[in-house]
Amino acid sequence: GRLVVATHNAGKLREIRELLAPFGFDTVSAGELSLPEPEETGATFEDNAILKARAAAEASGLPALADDSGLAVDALDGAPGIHSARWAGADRDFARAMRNVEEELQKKGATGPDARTARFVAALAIAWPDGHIETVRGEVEGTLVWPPRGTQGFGYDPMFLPDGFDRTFGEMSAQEKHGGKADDPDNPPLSHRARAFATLVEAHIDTDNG
Ligand code: ITT
Repeated sequence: GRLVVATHNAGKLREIRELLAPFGFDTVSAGELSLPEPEETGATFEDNAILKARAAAEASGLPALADDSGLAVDALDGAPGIHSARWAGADRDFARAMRNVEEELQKKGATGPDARTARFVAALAIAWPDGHIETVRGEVEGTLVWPPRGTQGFGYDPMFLPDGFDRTFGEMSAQEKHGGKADDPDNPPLSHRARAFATLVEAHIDTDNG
């Protein structure tokens, strides 16, 4: 069926379309439909994902999938967290956002890897036009490197080194960042977004029947 991907973030949209590709949805983005961007007034990733999914479902009359995500840094008590996009300013300058994170870490004296732990979090919400809502969450643990490394991905990817890997998300191809399948112990889903999708799929799609 037809599904609205309720995001105005090009990097996210690309990843969500890749993660949805096996399931044969016909997707249209909020940008392509010129849907308004609701104000993200929620206190949690889930609240904001629901706000965005609901607004898109109501405006379009179609089921809508939204992703609210961000980087939570332990030494900064979870900041930038739900404010991750805002730290990049109105012009979405993520070189600056990463510099801000690094400056805050320096202020805390967070130099060794143990003091620089962080996780990416993604909450996905699907809203149906009848008001039904569902949410899932995915997370990936890692440490923050400085200077940033790599030019792939988007946002804070170049400073995020996922646990167990020696390359940042910025140094990984999209396929590597997504990781593999939930039933493959050698290569399970990796990114927060891929893990959230895996949970969604486990709950709703009988993968044995393709
Ligand atoms: P929409 O609300 O339109 O979807 P947004 O960019 O405003 O777009 P968020 O409010 O969810 O989205 O902000 C999440 C920010 O967190 C995003 O702008 C990135 O900077 C960062 N982020 C989320 N997922 C990321 C990822 O996989 N890699 C790097 N940074 C990520």
